[in-house]
Amino acid sequence: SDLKVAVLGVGMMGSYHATTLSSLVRGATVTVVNDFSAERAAEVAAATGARVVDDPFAAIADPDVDAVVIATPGAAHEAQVLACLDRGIPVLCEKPLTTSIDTAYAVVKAEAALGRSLIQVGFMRRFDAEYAALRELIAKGGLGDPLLVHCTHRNPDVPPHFNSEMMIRDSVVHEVDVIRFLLDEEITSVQVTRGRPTPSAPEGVSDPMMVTFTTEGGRIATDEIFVRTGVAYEVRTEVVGSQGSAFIGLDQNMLVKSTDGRWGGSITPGFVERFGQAYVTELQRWVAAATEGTIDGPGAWDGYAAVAVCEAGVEAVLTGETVAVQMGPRP
Ligand code: ISE
Repeated sequence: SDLKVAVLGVGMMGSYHATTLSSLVRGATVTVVNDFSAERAAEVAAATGARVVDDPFAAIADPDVDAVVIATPGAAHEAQVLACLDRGIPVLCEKPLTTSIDTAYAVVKAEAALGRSLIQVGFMRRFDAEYAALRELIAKGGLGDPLLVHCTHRNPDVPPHFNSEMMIRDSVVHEVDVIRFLLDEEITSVQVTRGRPTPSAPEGVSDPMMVTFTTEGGRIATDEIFVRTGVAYEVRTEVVGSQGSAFIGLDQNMLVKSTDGRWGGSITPGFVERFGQAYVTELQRWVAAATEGTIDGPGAWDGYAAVAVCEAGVEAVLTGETVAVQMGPRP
């Protein structure tokens, strides 16, 4: 029988997950939805056939729930993830795992004490076919020694409150996970250069910025973060190794040549067009694993590492210094 899933927080991401689970993913039924807004919860419940439970902890404890998707605001994650651990059920938590290094480490330790992998963090790029292929290529030595990773992360626009700190915590966090995923090692320092802002950036917000990371193995990674391009959703990565380089993020866009001797094509307008399939794969694999009482993807340690690197990144934005990443030992 189907895995019974509760979705906590049905804003943009949570409702997307709820709809994907109930329409495109095999083996799952969304039985319970919960949201801060009763009206919003009722809408998504009606669309997915789920029941509304007003309290998130009651939703986690509901007998009709085998596994949980958390898409509430970041500040709510810690207590909700811990409640899932207490009940011993698998949870897919959207980034960030928690909002501080200490609480994220406490979650890692709580899961380790339990001796089971129950927490998956929603870094869905790992499920994108191109990122997965790029990791494979690197792992089998196809580029020799990978020396550099260059990332580009552009959004067409964001709301006015999206400041430089959010550009690190909400946007660059994806490249933080991608870099760790591709190189299979930890990031050790972060430096941020705040460039001349685009005219549409609010006062005091540096958009674009250039982020430079170094890793345990002395490798360098860069990320151009530019969230108000006015153009499209452009996410690209190039890895340069001692024996070649590989580039992803353009191929999937159709290249059109026309009879007037011109070429052109479309650029993915949003995250759904760019990463929609990755979300479906992420959820499909999570449902299969959760049915067996486990996870299949980035775990609590990856969530903790991302929090630690972003914390250093925010300090780097504010101070202009190169900031060392502080991480405790892996339990
Ligand atoms: C957002 O939170 C995301 O996860 C998107 O993938 C990213 O492109 C965007 O910049 C973030 O705000």
